[in-house]
Amino acid sequence: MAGYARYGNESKSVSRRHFIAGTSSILGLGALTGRAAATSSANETHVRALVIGTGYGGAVAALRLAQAGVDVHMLEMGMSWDAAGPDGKVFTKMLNPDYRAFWLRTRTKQPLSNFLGFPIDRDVPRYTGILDAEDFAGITVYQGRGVGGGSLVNGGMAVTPRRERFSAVLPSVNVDEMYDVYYPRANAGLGVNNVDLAWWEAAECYRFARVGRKHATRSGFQFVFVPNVYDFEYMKREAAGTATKSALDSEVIYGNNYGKRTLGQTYLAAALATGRVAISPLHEVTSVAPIAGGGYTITANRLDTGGQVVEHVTMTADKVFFAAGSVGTSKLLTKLKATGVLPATNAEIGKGWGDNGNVMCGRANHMWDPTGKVQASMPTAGIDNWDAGGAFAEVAPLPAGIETYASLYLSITKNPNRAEFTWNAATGRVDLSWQTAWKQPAIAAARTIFDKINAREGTIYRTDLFGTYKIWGDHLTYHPLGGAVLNRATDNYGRLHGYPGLYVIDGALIPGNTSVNPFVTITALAERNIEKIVATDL
Ligand code: FAE
Repeated sequence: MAGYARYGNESKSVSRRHFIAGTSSILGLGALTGRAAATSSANETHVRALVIGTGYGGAVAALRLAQAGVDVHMLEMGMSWDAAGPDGKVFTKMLNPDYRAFWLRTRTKQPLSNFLGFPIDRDVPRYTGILDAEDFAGITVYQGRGVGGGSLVNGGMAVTPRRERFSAVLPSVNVDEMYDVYYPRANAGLGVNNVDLAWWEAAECYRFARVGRKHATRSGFQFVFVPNVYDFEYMKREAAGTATKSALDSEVIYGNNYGKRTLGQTYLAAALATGRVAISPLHEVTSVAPIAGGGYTITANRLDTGGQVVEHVTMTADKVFFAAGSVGTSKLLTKLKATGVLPATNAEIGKGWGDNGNVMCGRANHMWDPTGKVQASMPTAGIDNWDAGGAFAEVAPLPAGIETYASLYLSITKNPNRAEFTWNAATGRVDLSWQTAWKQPAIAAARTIFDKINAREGTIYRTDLFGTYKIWGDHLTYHPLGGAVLNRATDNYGRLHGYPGLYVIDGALIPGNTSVNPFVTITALAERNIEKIVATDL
């Protein structure tokens, strides 16, 4: 097994202590959001703590605050995703996306826009769907929308960065505390598990990953297995034909109907079980303004499923946690600073944003290297060339339902470019200064792996997946990070400068890169920060 390793050993300490049993289907979320719906008429109420967004940072904050006896209200712009559609399922098919797939678009904008050179996007009705392809001038940022945030749409890769690389990610944070306490706590809370390697070696649905391993190791690269939040025991039953298929039915970026431990089944379920947390879906926060004498007024638009504003809602809170994701939090804070609502926040607001060095590519394999007609949509492995070439490449599935002879990769690279959010008074929108050309360092880093593999294997890059004759998927990111960076825009625990009681607790705190997929680090950092905040600020 020379050349391969397990990544993120910390996950060995995973326990299901915090995992809510028996909810590997969306029914768990149904129970959860049933309560949320009952409290959705939030107008004019006062709460001790208000959390904006229900992704990783928000879910951790809500759970730990509630456990400390604090009542929490969460406002989430997306839907609760607890009702079945016309096909009897909550989430639409990845290969046949319908109105549920995209956030307020009339045409899909799929990450892989083409296949065999042909465009595959299609018209859909405008709806508050689950995946937002948010366009800025130089980049499209993909994000999950709904109760559970990115956990609804992501690939579940639950990766703890290598300990020796952590200081480059978050230099002001104590490494030992993170690896001894908060990463294990995050992995336990998220229900992280490892694939059974003996099963993996023979599973038809991971043929693509074994081809990826063969090519990586023959070129001398380290091939590493990574944990995931998808329930691998459930996946085994899918493969055996005894459970309804989800990962083995190409479900992922528009939601998994079964098998995945989303936040709705882990942190948010535990938060709701305290009886102190309420969630209002379809509420988009537009302002957080200080009240003379203390506390904050929060303004939100209640949306219908067509995206129309049906009500303006105001609430007041003693403490407000910005957990709207890197882009959501940064946009809000940038606007509120520039428009004079939160003028005393510092000059770091909106800065330090990066794409985690994301770039995608495909390789065309020989006919004797099929990658399989049925591919599990959950990645289990990557190629680690971070130290030598600045790239960690996820061996990604291409679950097209047919044999493609293609290997697909999402590379996370050491791209040093950082962008800034600014308020555009003319358009009334927040712009992002990222330029497409800033992906060049990411492409160069990814090439340190794939040029070598192609040379060794006598293969070429696919040019039909991201356009016509286009090799690199350099127009997007799945991993937005930064914009309200820890120890710069905030203190070392996420407290915003200038406003006691305002906190940032999501991916906006991380300065642009985590060296691996980010949600475990976002969760662990939130665990660290909320522990301090509960101990000292409440
Ligand atoms: P996030 O999870 O995005 O939650 C923010 C929440 O706030 C969302 O629910 C928003 O709808 C909501 N929101 C935003 N603005 C407002 C507002 N104004 N008012 C009310 N609510 C608002 O933030 N990461 C991994 O580690 N492993 C993977 O395998 C992986 N795969 C991915 C695949 C895809 C297709 C995508 C899109 C992402 C993937 N990610 C993956 C990234 C991961 O999901 C992301 O880093 C986290 O979800 C970010 O967590 P936050 O808590 O920062």
